[in-house]
Amino acid sequence: MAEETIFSKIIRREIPADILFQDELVTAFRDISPQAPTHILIIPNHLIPTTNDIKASDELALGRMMSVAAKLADEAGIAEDGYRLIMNCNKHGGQEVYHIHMHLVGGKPLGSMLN
Ligand code: D5M
Repeated sequence: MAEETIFSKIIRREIPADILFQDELVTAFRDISPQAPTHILIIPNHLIPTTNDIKASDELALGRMMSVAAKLADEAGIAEDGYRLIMNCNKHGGQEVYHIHMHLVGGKPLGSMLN
């Protein structure tokens, strides 16, 4: 059984976060340490520790994460200029929180690096 992270507490609203969207499948909130003018995290409401743990039964939540990213990018006014969606996995990927999350980053040119 994987251990909960701070993100489960955010989902349950037990600790403060700037939540922009929540439904039965996913939650989106502003990153506490923004790397760009728009930096939002989109997460499944159920715990999946890493992208290695994604199962076919997670596909609905994963798909919702993508459509919510598109909606929030539009609302943030960064859709036309563009943005980056990033999911880090394990040590080499630079993952710090072991509850999968999609970074929605934009609002400035992000350069040519993938990270
Ligand atoms: O990214 C983990 C991200 O999670 C990192 O950008 C900071 C963010 N973070 C950590 N704690 C919080 C809270 N409490 N609120 C909002 N954002 C948070 P990773 O891809 O794992 O390196």
